Amino acid sequence: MGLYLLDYGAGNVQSLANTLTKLGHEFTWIKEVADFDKATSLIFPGVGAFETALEHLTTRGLLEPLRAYIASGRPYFGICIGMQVVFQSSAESDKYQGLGVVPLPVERFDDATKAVPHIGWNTADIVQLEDEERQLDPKHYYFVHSFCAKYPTDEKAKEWVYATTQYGDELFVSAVRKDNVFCTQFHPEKSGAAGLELVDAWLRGATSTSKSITYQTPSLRPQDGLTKRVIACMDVRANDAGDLVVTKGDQYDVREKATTSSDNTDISIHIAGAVRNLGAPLALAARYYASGADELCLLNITSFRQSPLHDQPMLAVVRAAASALFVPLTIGGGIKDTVDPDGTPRSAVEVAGAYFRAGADKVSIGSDAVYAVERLRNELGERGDGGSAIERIAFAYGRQAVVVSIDPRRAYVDPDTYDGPFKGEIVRGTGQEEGKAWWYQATVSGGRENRELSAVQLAQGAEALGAGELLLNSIDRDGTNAGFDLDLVRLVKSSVKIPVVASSGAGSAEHFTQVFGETSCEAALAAGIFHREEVKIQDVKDAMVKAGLNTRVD
Ligand code: 1PR
Repeated sequence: MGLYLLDYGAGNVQSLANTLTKLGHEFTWIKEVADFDKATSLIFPGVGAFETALEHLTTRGLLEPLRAYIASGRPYFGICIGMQVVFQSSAESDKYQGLGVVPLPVERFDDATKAVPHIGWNTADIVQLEDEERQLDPKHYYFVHSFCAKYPTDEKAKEWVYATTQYGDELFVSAVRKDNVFCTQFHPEKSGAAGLELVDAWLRGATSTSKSITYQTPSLRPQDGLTKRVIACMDVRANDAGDLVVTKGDQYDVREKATTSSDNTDISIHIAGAVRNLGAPLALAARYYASGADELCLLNITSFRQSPLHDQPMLAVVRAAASALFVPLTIGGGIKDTVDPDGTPRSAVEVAGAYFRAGADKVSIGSDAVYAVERLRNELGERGDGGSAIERIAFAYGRQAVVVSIDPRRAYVDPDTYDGPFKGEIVRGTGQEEGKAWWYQATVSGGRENRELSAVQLAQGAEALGAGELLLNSIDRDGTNAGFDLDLVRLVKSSVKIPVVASSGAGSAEHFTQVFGETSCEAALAAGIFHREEVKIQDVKDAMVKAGLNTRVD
């Protein structure tokens, strides 16, 4: 008896479990068909791809019991894929139909004028009003999906719509509510305090209603509510004493330089050649969550002798961060197929799966993405053959869970004489860089090796293979405080449809308003200025509000 959670076997469902624990609720996982009879309420926190979810539910014999559970009238809360399965069908799958509880299809967002997936914090406007005093809820919730149910014209379908959200010029159903069913397209378990409140309200029965409802008709606004995201990134590695620390380099060099100020008393962190130590990963992550970071990113920059599965301290950090910090968490470093020294093969999906089970929402792939795109271009043509880590992880967990991290370096050329393959991508410097020209070269192994591939080619190839987002670093700007490389961001952003996170070089709050004002990137990331507390996340948010940018401040 009691609250049960359905895990279809893929995706990060740990975050919802963490939310329930934080709220003080006990729960049991559905393990077998008989558990459905014991459940007095059920949450299905589905993450990933519709087809994979339906495939797992079908092969494990859980689909029909789920249908029967919902038909029984007991409370059901579906999240993301857990919402989409109760719809009629999804454009994501030819093979499987949904449960048909909500008489609407799930369709793909139109990417003609906006990035898809829809990733980030957007508002959910409640359209089922119980009394006239109730205002539309101005809070932001975290969304990550490429498919959605468009706001219906059919009156019967409209009765299901609890909240709508606008993305670009499309209005979609972001929550449904009728009888015993309540579902959200967004992730309350990743939506900070607003999300925790919503889950708590459902558990207390406060989201169900017996009152009469007024159905409001939503309308398109001149601008959607999607906010620009501010991301705090922690580059993590073991220092020479073997402790996991947050480090930070200048142009990817994370070791202390020989010159340090004479009044340094703490020689342990200022010895020339030592790995810079800017703090403990968990303590910094907690600080950034508390101060309003929209997302957190942990990049394990250790070079692995074995697969990251052996790196239990890193997995422990991810687990601890996910259990206390309710915003999206991206984990990167070493996500590729490997063979451990004892001969055990470790697939990239296995490594990613370990991070997802520990509580990560997205994994970030660096070097391996470069090799995959080179293979795509040199051997396969326009489409992948399903063999790359990007494709396999995207298939299992959804493309929104796969970030490709790009580490480009400027390759300077004489534009008058250069006749190489990257001619069409040459940027000419202006202002202080007048007279210089360059293209952006992809690198691997943390920038230690240049490849005959441009950042644009890498971005396009990663998108073609199924990446859901790009983390766009700049080795030239990393740690310089000189501002984001706007030319690079514009160039890459204009060559793909997926969201782009601008990274490297932030030195002030104004650098964020500049990159959001002068490029169309969806998010911006910084490391050094936040670690050293030169700029606080709140300062960045204040500057963004002042500049009139959509910003999450609740
Ligand atoms: O190749 O899949 O194992 O992934 C390795 C990952 O680690 C990649 O995402 C790569 O960018 C990252 N990485 C590898 N070596 C380093 C290094 O610093 N030596 N860090 C490294 C990259 C860049 C950003 C940084 C921003 C913002 N760090 O993460 O946080 O540049 O910094 P700033 O605001 O201080 O300027 P794989």
